Amino acid sequence: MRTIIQNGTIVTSGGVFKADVEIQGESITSISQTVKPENGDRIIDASNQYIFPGGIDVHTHLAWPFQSTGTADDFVSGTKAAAVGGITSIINFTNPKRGASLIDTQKEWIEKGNQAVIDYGLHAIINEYSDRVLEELPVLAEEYGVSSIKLFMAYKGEMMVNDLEMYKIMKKAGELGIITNVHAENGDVIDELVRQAIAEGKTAPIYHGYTRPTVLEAEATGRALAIAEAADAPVYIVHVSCADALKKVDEAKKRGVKAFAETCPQYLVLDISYLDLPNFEGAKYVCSPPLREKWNQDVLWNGISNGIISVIGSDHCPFRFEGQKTLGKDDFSKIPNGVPGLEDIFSLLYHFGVNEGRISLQKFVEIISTGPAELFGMSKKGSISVGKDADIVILDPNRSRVITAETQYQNLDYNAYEGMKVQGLITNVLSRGELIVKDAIFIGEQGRGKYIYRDRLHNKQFELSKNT
Ligand code: DUC
Ligand code: ZN
Ligand code: ZN
Repeated sequence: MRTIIQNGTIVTSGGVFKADVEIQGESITSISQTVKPENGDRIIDASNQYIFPGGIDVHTHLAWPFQSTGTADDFVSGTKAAAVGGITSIINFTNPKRGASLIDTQKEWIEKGNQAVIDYGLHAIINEYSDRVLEELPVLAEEYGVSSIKLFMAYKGEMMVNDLEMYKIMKKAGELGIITNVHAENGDVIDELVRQAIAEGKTAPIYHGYTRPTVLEAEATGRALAIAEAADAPVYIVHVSCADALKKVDEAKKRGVKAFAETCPQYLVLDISYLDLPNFEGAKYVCSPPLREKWNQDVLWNGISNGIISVIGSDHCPFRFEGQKTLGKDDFSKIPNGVPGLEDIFSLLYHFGVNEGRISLQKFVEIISTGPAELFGMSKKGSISVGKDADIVILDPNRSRVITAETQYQNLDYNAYEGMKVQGLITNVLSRGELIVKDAIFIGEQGRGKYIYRDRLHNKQFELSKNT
C-alpha cells in the first residue's frame, strides 16, 4: 500500500516547505507539490501541521543494570514511550558483565532489543580495560555495525577507566573510524567529596549536586579532549551540563580536535533547585552530571545555536521513585542516578527551543534527527528525503499537552517535567512506512523494531565538528 501525506509543511535541517510525501514500502519515494492519490492509497492529512524526520535519541539506558538496581523501562515500554514522543530510532547503551567479551555482550543486547517497537542501535560500553577489548573492536565494527563506544571517567569500580586505558581505547577506536562517547566527570575526586559529605551527615539529595561541582566536569572534559587529541581520535562528550565544560569543548574544536558535544533536556529546562525539593522529592532529579545553576541553561541554548553542541540526547535513565529512588532515603549516594526523558525530549526541545524562539525549526531538526543520524552512521535515517526510511513525525503546532505521569507510556511513577504545558502535539508517527502512532495513541506491534547496523565515521563527520 502506498501512503501519501498531504498538505503538510516539511521541515528538514536545510529548509521549510509545503509538499506532499509519497511512501512505498519502508521508504520515502517522492516529495512533490502534489502527489496524485490513486485507489487503495492511504492518505494522511497533515493540513496545518509540520512533517519532521523522526527523532533520534542516541542516549538511552533501557533495561540497564546500574548501581545495584536496573532501569525501569525495558525495550518495550521504553520504545513505546519513545514512539508516542516522536522518537523513531534510539541508540541504547550495552553494559558488559564483569569479564564478559564485548562480542558476547553485543549479541546479548541485540537479543534484548528484539522486543523494541522502533529501530535501535547499540553503543558498546567498555567498563573494564583489557587487551582483548582492542582485538574485539574491529569485529564489533565490521560484523555488528557498531560505530561508537562509551567510556566513563566516573563510577569507580563499576564503570570507570583510567587515562592510559582511555588513550589506548580511543586510539584503536579512532583508527577504525569508531567514535568514543565519554562521560566526563572526575570520579576520584567526586568519590572523596561524597565520602566527606556523608561523614559530615550531609545525606539529602541536594548534596549530590554539591559533591559533583562544575569544575570537576570541566576538568574531566578537558582531559578527555586532550587524550582524544593525543590519540588523533574522534570524541563525543555526552551530557554536557554546564558552561565550564562547554568552554572546554569550544576550545578543543577551535584547535582542531575531532570533538562533538551533546546536551540533554534536563540541563536546558531544569536546574539545581529541583534537588532541594522537600519530602525527598529531590531524589527524582538525581542524575550525573547533576542539574546546574539556572544561568547555565542560556549558555547551553547558545551552544546549540552556534553549533558547539551537535546533538541532544535524553540520557533516559529511569528509576521509579518508590522502591528505587528511595534506596537513598538516608544517604544520597545510594540514590540511583538518572532521570527519564525519552517520551518528552522531542516535545521539550520543540516547545522550549522553537516555540519560545531560542532555535529555528531547521536547527531543531538538525540536533534531534539529522545530526545524530550523520554522526552515528545511520545513513537511512535523519531526513525527509527520497530514499530515506519513512520515519516521520507529524506535529500540530496549534495543539498543546500537559506532561504528566498519569498518561505517560514510561514505566514510572513520576515524570521529571510534571505539569509543564508544551505547545505542539505529536499526532502521527510513522516508522519505516508503518503508522505506529495515530491520534497520539501507540498502535504499533511489539518486536517490529530492527537492529541498526551503523556506518563508521569518515572525513565528512570531522568537518561537521568544525561547524562552530
Ligand atoms: N548518569 C546518570 O544520571 N545515569 C546513568 C549514567 C550516567 O552517567
Ligand atoms: Zn553518563
Ligand atoms: Zn547516560
